[in-house]
Amino acid sequence: GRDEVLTNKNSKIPIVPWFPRDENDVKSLGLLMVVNEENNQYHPQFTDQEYRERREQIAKISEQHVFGQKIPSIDYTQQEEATWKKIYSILREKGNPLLAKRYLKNLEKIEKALGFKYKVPQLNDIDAYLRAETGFRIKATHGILSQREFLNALAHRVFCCTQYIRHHAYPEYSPEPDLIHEVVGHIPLFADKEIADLSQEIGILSCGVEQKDLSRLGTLYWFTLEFGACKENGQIKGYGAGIASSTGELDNFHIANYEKFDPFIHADRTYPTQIVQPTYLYCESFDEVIQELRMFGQSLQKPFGLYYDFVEKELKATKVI
Ligand code: TIH
Ligand code: FE2
Repeated sequence: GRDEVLTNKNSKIPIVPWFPRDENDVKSLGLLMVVNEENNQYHPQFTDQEYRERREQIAKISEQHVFGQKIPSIDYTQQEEATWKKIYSILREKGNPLLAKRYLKNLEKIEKALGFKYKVPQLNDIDAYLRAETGFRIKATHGILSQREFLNALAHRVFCCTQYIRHHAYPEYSPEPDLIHEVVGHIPLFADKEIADLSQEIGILSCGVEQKDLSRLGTLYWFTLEFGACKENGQIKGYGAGIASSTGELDNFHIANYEKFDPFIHADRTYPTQIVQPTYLYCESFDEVIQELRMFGQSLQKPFGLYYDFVEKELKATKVI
């Protein structure tokens, strides 16, 4: 692997799993893919040969993106445009009463700026939008990254983002993240300053942690930014990206179970990744989500502390033990 000594002049030097220290390291992310199709091998996304070839075509383009340079645009087919348009309008309609205000507010803003109602947006335009709003940036990737790479990138305010579109015959639910999930689900969250900062904090915590804590952070990411809910005027609303990007998930949201979020309990909870969620975890407010995650972060045992230096754009180590 890429195990590395954490260089520091002080006393003992701990050896921790490799993590990106600066922008140059971020460029090398995106190589380790974990593609898990076992539970869903009959989904058209995995069985339709023509679809798979198109996916490959787009994957090759995404793979070429060097972080920091222009993200290559994709010439979306009529079928892909139709899938986007159709599902986007249903998501907007179904999502309105069920999703949190802070998510909807940011979606409405970017929807107008980039014309979501009319056309599949290009990642390069989204990247420019996010940079201006919160300083978050996009690296195009061709599939699911390892949990470590995905979370580590967040430490640099980088969101690794797919570019292909889900299968046209089954737009309600995609078993893998696709452009619709990334753009409709995640981008409005990264456009929110507090959520962008929280995402970066989770990313920084993930850098150099041992596997067990990495997977706990990944689980907490799942139960918050991916599928989290919070109360708004006494009503539970979804804010997670995976709820907002799937009409299947939105339909399920009414009838699912809810449990109060407690990171110290839920970090070790298992969850399905290829069917709608049986249970959503909620907080009393979004501030509570932030507080809870911070408390959990402080409890993690790491042999060093890390902070992001915004001037030099790199992670720096503190308090090496
Ligand atoms: N199920 C989501 C959707 O249909 O938009 C996509 C995913 C979220 C998390 C894993 S796959
Ligand atoms: Fe996601």
